[in-house]
Amino acid sequence: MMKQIIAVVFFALLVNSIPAQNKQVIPLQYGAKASGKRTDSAMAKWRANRFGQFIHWGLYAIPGGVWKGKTYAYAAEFLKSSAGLSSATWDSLMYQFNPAKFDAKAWAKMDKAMGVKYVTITTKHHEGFCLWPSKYTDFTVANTPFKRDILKEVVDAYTAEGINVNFYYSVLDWHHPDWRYDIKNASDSIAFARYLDFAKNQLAELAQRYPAVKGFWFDGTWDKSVQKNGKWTYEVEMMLKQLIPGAIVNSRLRADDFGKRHRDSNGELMGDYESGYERRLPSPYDTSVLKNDWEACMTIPENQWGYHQDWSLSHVKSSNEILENIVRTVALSGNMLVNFGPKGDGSFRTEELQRAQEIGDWMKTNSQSIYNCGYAGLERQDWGYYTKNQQTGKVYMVVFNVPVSFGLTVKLPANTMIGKAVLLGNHTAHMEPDELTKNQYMLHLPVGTYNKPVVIELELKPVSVKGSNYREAKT
Ligand code: 1KN
Repeated sequence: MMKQIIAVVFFALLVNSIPAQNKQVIPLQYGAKASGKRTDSAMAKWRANRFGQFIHWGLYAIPGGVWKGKTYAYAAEFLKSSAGLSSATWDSLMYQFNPAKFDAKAWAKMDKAMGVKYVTITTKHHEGFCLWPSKYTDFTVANTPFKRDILKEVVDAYTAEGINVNFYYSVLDWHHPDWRYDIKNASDSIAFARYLDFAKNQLAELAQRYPAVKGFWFDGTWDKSVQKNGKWTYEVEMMLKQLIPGAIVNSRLRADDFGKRHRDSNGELMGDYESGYERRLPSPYDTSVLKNDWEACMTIPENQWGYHQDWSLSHVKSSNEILENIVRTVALSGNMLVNFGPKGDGSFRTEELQRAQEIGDWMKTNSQSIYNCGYAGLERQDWGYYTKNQQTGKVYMVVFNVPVSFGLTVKLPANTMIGKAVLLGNHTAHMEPDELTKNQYMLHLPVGTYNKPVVIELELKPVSVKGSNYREAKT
């Protein structure tokens, strides 16, 4: 018995000690195309942008989570399912779709002022309703009283403001008769093949009608039916990249030959960036996320993407909380999409307008700590997050927790010192760091009341030959 245990332990140790490069690579036809991050300019731009806006807009914006006087607390874009409504009932909302206040130019101006560099808009959510006049279905904006091509107006207005546009597309479709959750028999298989053709046609149509679009954000891909069609997900990614050179596609689209999602059977990320951080973020210490590009998306209330009339049902994040989510993400080299859900009339609710305004005001002074920034590689401190501009090498201290002492500790790698420290928005005030010990400094914020995160820009430099002036006490 003992011998057997020893043999098992020995074997386990042996297996564990086999170096990673000797691991068997599983041959895949539909796995990841490459390892690590893309290095082309389209991806570099996406990465430098860092801050984007998600827009969820569809028929669900009309009832806004309320049906026949009853409020459903669950996500407004799921009302059809929460209230148990038939497709006939839900789909007839299209005859009420007439957003008189929709003004793509005004949206783009508001977003420009908020400081977003890109927007990702729902072209078709789970309900199946299309915000463009698709030739593959009648369930589109063209057949509503509004008639106008919303996507075209959005793409044109945002592109004119220098804001990149990406398309969200739900593969899951509650309207299309050929959608299947799983493939259980030959008739499912025939129907779903038709559905996949339909979806692929729509995606080609989107790419061809709106060639200015920069990327595609897939959702509703978790069902077995899609998992069993890794080939289709691979082909769609390739098709979009052929139609739009440099197109950027999220990992959520993809399944491999064995139905593995996001990461293939060899552990490599499929698509161009990891899109699994939805309404949650990695631990601020989790540097494992650095190996791929990634993007998080966040709602302002707890869990509402589409417009919901009643935001009193959950905590609503303040602009400071949203900023903290953005900065936490950038500090780990990720992008952040903050979600907005316009009303059925095409206007934004006041809570969203206010947050857009407040975030924009902060960005005016402090956006240097966001755009082009990523992981700084410094030991985290309790006051907040470091980010680092990947081009200039400048480091930003984004302070969310001001200590009662107003003193902020900075620990630097060996042979590095603070060359210059400037409080953003107050450029005349160079800060004089105290040296606590070798490579450890204390910066002193002006005594005062802080109700927004403050940012200190650091220029680091190598310790000169003379060394820093720190003297240890004789003890
Ligand atoms: C818990 O299951 C879901 C299913 C769909 C959670 C969220 C979602 C959709 N993904 C977000 C990006 C929204 O579009 C939401 O409706």
